Amino acid sequence: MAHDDTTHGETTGGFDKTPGWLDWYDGPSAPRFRMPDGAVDAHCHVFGPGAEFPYAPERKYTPCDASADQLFALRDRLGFDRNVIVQATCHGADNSALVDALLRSEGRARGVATARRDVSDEQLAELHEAGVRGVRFNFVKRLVDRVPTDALEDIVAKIAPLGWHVVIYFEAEDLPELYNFFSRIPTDIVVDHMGRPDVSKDPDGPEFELFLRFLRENDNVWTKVSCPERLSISGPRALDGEQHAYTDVVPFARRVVEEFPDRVLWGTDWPHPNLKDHMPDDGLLVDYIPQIATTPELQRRLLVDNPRRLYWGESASDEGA
Ligand code: 0GY
Repeated sequence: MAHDDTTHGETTGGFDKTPGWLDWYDGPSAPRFRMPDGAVDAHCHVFGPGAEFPYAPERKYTPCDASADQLFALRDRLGFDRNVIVQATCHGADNSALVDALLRSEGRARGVATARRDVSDEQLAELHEAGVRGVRFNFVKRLVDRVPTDALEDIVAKIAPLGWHVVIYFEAEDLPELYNFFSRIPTDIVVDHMGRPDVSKDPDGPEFELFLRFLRENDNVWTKVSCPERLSISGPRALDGEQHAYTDVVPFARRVVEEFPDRVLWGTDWPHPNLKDHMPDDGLLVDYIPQIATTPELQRRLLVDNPRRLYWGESASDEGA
């Protein structure tokens, strides 16, 4: 991979990485899976570089830098055409690094920002111009302090007229408490990483069934079937490139892809914040896709049609889509 404005593994700007931080893997293998033309990596981040885009004072972790140029090099290496870049919590509600990456993508990236309750219409218009199409509400306690739901409802009222959607990140055990609030959100909703199921439990059991019910009852809800490396207990046993990594996550993701083929997205989650166990080879992560989207038709919807409809407003029949 090319090194542009940062050195891999470094955190610039006088920040110290969180102890034990795992750096993203520099040198991913070329995927064996043949990506359909026009595919979108619909969940990834940029971190800093800290010297240019300082990390937020309220952050819960300090990562190594992961620049836009490094992300775009990975995009090309893996065979993706476009990215959806999600504001990471280490940047709080300062979306400068995200906006910079969007502007430098030349239309090949869209963004999901973090907004505070007092965000102005002018600020939202600027974000829209840069390519932002959604805001993220994070309910994962180790990542953020909880924001009251009335503040979130105010933000939704401001972004809805722009045609934006809300990305929500929560853990499965918190869905019962949040279910009614989520069901009241009027815009499209994208749930990160299938609502983080506990994959040691039964994919046909009550916990995952509640998540499936949430999608069945609300046809404005989409989900990313991403992050097997974060959810897996069995781990990445694909050392020879065979398609058998993260097998314990497969029944969960496959069920969602097959029941909701028009409301699923997939992303690498590069540069993989807060992993404790291993850092995935993103090439092997791509090779996981055909385990969960088992036909070319399902793969095309997951990787091309769905993200381009949601983030670029393209329909599958659009010329050049
Ligand atoms: C992810 C997951 C995580 C972190 C963030 O914004 C973030 O800091 O999203 C996590 O630690 O689980 O989707 O990137």
